[in-house]
Amino acid sequence: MKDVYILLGSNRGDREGFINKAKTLIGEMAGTICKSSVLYETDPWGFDDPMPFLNQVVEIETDLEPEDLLEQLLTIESRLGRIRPFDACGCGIPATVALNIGSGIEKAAIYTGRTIDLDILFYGQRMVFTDNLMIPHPRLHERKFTLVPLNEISREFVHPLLKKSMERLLQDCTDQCLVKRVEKV
Ligand code: PH2
Ligand code: MG
Ligand code: MG
Repeated sequence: MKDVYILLGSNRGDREGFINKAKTLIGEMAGTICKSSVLYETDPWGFDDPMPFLNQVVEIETDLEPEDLLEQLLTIESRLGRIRPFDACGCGIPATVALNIGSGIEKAAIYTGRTIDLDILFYGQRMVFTDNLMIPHPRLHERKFTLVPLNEISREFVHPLLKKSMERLLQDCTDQCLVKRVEKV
């Protein structure tokens, strides 16, 4: 499958080192990287944290089905020392809590700092909506830290559900968080 996009993010420790190691492991375990955006330094979105993120988007070609791709990415995250809040304290507070709001149960994400986060943004035009995997990523169109690198490498790619190009989604996005291109010296 072509046109598979992955967001890499890190805001703890050697952020660039984690992202580079993750890219090497993606190449070995998940597929061939065809395109890569530059690195962006970005404000934490959706939570307060003193440490800015580094984010990058890569486009890969892969033989893996979406669920198998997710499994490989989770393996890479744990090999690079990602600890989820739930694991950190055994029976502690999970990173996603079920909230009883109005008539139904909704899930609310509680974001925390992380050494490495690997998210599948798109799997071509395919859509997947299961308990543990949502493709396209449900919040990508609200986030400049995702849309800016996507625009750098695939401005014309069309969101399979919203039917808008990355260029259009970025124009329509009202996110005010800072996204700054990291210039190499
Ligand atoms: N990831 C999140 C929540 N907030 N903010 C930035 N800037 N970059 C991220 O990768 C990020 C975030 C959830 O995974
Ligand atoms: Mg994420
Ligand atoms: Mg993630």
